[in-house]
Amino acid sequence: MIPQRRLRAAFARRLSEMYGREVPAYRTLVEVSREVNDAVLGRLGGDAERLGSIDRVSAERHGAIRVGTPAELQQVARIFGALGMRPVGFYDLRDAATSAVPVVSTAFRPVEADQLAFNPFRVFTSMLTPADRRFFDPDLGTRLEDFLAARELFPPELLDLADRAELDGGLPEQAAERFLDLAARSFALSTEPIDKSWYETLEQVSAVAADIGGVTSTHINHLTPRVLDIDDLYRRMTERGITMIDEIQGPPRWSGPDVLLRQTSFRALAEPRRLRLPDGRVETGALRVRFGEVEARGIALTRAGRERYDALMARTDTGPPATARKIWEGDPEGFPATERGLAVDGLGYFTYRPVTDRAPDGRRPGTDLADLIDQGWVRPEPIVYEDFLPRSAAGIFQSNLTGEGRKDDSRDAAGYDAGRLAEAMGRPVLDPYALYQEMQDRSLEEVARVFDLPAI
Ligand code: OOG
Ligand code: NI
Repeated sequence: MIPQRRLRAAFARRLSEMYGREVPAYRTLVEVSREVNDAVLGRLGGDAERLGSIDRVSAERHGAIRVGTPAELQQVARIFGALGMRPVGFYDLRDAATSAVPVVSTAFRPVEADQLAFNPFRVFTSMLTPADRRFFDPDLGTRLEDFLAARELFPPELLDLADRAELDGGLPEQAAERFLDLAARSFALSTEPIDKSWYETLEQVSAVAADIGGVTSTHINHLTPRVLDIDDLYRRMTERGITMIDEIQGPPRWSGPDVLLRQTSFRALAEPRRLRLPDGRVETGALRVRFGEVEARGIALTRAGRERYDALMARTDTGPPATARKIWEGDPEGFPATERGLAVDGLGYFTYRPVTDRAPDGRRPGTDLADLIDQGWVRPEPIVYEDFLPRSAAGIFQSNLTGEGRKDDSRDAAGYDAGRLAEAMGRPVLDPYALYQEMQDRSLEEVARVFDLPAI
């Protein structure tokens, strides 16, 4: 029996091999990421692993896929369910300030600490919103829905195997092989001819709408490795002649702890695609829909931490990156420059480990968190941010768009919300804050138990 966690790791590896064949620049990115991580490990030694073991980080990837309908999303949820990945978080990119795209999204990922440590593979998954009248008029919306209803993204055999794996917690070796093969193939770029005029009709609304609803299959849009020093990676990629987007999205580089997520990307080359013309002839065209992305992950922030982050980012929006850094360094409304500060101010999430071999000094531990840390009773270990940032996601979609698109804000938005996604999938959309909080709470309960304390 191959357990879910091994299916997940194997699936991430297969996608990586496939994407590397499809998008050669991805291979360069993975190679440079490895160089960067080796360099950081050499420089910092064990400290480099503060936010995850080097084995975890080297294998770590996130993918992005896009589907068209609630029914397709439900199928995706079953496939990822087989891999021990659950929908976490809700992202509405239709109103994003930097780019409005007609999708709502969630991210499938493992949620338990040991599962994340084994392999944290996550997939940002977006669903098209054809009923949103700001993007699609009733006629186009209906044509789009009809087109989507007629296609099949995932073969029934794959879905059966997925259900079996989820129910049994894994699959026997042969079935696992078949499942992985069918699953990876479902996310390969199809060679089926694309109806050119239909694709272009949707492209006028949004390149993302065309990428999703203009074709009869889905594909992995990007696969993102994790690096320990994204500034170094940016430099090395630029030195290799690969043009990166203008900036690294997310918090600036600063002297305090890494928080949340920093990402950057480059546009992949246009890929040859077969296009069917109105007269039935098929020509080879080129579409530029995929690209490369890389990320560095930091400490997960509490709601209070996130509010502070959003407020800081709003202030840094107006200035160049140097200003952002200055605002982050030593501003009274900014972040404390130490992990301890993040912990005692309740801004970041940590797993607190009881220190049982602390040298005796006649004292007894109390329930004050700062005292427990300062007197060496507990050792805080940062909890890594496992999710995404809507602003960066909007930026990623944006770097993918060929045209401006079309959106009429005077028309009605459709109510696609987290509840509707959950209903479509028949599974709850989990709240990321609740997941981090639970990890932290559980560790504090253990501290209290070990030291025989009331609740901390
Ligand atoms: C997903 C964009 C979001 C990220 O890293 O924020 C994303 C997409 O382009 O489909 O992957
Ligand atoms: Ni991404």
